[in-house]
Amino acid sequence: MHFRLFILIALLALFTGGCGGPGQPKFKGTVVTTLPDLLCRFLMIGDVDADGQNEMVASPMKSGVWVLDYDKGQWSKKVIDENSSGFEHAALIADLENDGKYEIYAAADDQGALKRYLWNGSRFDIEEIAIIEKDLITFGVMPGKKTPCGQNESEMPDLVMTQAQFHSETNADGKEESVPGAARMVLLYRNAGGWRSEIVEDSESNVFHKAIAYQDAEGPCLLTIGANAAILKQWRHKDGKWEGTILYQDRFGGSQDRLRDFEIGDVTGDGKDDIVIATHDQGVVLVLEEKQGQWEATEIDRKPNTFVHEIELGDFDHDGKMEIFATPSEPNKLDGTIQPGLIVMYKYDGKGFKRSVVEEFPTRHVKEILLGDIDQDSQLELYCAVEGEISKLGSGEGVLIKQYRLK
Ligand SMILES: [Ca+2]
Ligand SMILES: [Ca+2]
Ligand SMILES: [Ca+2]
Ligand SMILES: [Ca+2]
Repeated sequence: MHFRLFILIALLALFTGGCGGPGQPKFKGTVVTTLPDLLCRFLMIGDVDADGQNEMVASPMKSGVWVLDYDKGQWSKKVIDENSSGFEHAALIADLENDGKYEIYAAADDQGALKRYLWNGSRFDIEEIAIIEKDLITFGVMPGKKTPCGQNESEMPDLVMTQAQFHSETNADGKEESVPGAARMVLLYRNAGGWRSEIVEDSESNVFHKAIAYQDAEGPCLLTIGANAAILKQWRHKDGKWEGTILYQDRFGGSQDRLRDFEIGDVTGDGKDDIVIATHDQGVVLVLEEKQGQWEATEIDRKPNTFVHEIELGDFDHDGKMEIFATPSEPNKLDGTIQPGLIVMYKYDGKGFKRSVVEEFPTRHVKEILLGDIDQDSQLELYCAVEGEISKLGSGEGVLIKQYRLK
């Protein structure tokens, strides 16, 4: 009996040891700083003050735009614009002029403006470059060209804001309620006088969660993901207008069919780009591979009643191949109460994707993850924003910014 118990314990130790068994990667997580906020959907890394060293930029929900400085192992933080906020507070670091200097862009939905932050040598100059009208949620700010000043990309926008729009309707009980309209994106073009904007709407879904500038054999295009319905579309500029075609559409069997985040990269190691997608609400993570001009989907994960918030791709373990990171959690709660979640990694072994857990959070969760190289040693670190709990905000504990490395 005791011997059997010993064997059982030995087997359990073998298969659950550390982060889940023999050969499994082990991750070491460290809290590098905190933010006095409940949510943070955007972390970015880049040299935004042109001194040759990378900073992290964070745009949490309410507390402004932050620069998190890293210098010889020490982190410090400062808010560069307190008066910038939004439910998503989408932001971007990009060098749109291709002059070697990086700008920060942030969609301040609450203040009704897309702002640009440009380092002037001693502080950030803030410029409002586009209006954001009321009753919009901006989910993403992305470059509209695959390469800044890219070839054959003259018809492509410089920036894209992806949005959901809402309007009031009277429901069956006679009450006013806010209902989503058509998915919306604002295409922004730099010109001599400033910025020109163009709106593209698509009634086949009720939000564009994200857009990515892409280039295929036919030329430059934008890829978008939508929700309810869950559609991946390709947009090309033809005869003066934008035309969208469906690359992939599916239903997952739950009450929501949302494509929530996507990234493009070669995760199968065959030299061809794949598209990796996070979905609500059945915990599905998808890898789309292009085969004879069609995008074929493979589900690499699924769990009922689960939202997958973000995808990150990069060579985290330095073996020359990209890994996939994702952040599943229980469905969203807007009241800040307990919503457990985890960070997972998937690694292609030539046949399929092996899943390992980076960290499990029993009482809170992560939406935003980022692979970046803040110490510029050419090795990526993984970062995340662990969301706060309302019950603990008063005690000063808000969003935790964590860094992970392999043990
Ligand atoms: Ca810097
Ligand atoms: Ca591939
Ligand atoms: Ca790798
Ligand atoms: Ca590094």
